[in-house]
Amino acid sequence: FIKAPFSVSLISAPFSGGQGKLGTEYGAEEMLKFGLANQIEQMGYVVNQLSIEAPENLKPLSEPESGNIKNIQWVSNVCKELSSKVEQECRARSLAITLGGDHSLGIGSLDGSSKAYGDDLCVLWVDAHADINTFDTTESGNIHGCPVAVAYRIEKSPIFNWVQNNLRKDRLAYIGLRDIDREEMKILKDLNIKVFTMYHIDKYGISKVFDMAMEYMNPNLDRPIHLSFDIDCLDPIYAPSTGTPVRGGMTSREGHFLCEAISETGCLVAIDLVEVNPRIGDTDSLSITVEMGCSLIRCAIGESLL
Ligand code: 4U7
Ligand code: MN
Ligand code: MN
Ligand code: MN
Repeated sequence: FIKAPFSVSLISAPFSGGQGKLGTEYGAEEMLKFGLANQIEQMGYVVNQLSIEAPENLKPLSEPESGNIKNIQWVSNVCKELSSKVEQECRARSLAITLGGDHSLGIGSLDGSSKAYGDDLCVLWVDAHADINTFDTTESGNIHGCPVAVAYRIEKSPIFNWVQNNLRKDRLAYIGLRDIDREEMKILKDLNIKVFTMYHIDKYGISKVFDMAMEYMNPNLDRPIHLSFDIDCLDPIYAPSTGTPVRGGMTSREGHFLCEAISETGCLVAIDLVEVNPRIGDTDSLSITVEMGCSLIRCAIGESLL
């Protein structure tokens, strides 16, 4: 793949059907209200602003029988729509930024970027959670806890048959994990998936962890990278307005460093910034979280590099 000057596409995905708390659908709107598009333009980029088809219009008349899985057809429809938008922006050689929305959207964004870039694509999943439950192992029934399993065809539900990509499990690495379900642990081990938990960040430091992740999936820094950033990777002190906060997370600087280091590779082709829920907490929590999301995105596209 050719590293080239990029334009930036901000794709709003106001969707919260992958989990149970209302509010996540306003994450994108709040980041845009905070001035994200203008901030990115000020950095010298051409910014394309677009949105997926309104999720309300993609809601099926009825959901198929699916055990405890919530909104399965709705999530599928929304993710399919997002996939085509992300693929289109990537093919136009624009950096595709999905503004969520909950993390079930990762099914669509990863499918789109991988269809555009093929099996070279490397994925960094930065999160407190592994999001690799299958529809059999999930206890909550919330699909935002399952996107990695669906995108990588570990979960092969026919509802998601349109997910046909070349994502490779040996080009996936997690950073920041600290709340892994028992069944997820088994999947991670059985499939030999690369995981850097908070333990590794404490032990080696975030810089070394990033280098190890690159050494594993992208040793010559010549492959495209998709960053899927769940704001709950950060400690709730730095990102309080989110649906499933877990204490003991990354600091603001660790999050920013990670984004800066990815930017420095020149390989970044897509970002998801998800799980900002402006309806959780007071107005201070909201502005802390929204400003954090915008700041991380700016760093990932080079704000603090000289
Ligand atoms: B997020 C959980 F059980 N694993 O499956 C589940 F702990 O996208 C949490 O990372 C999922 O925010 C969190 O519901 C999903 C739970
Ligand atoms: Mn999470
Ligand atoms: Mn997540
Ligand atoms: Mn969460």
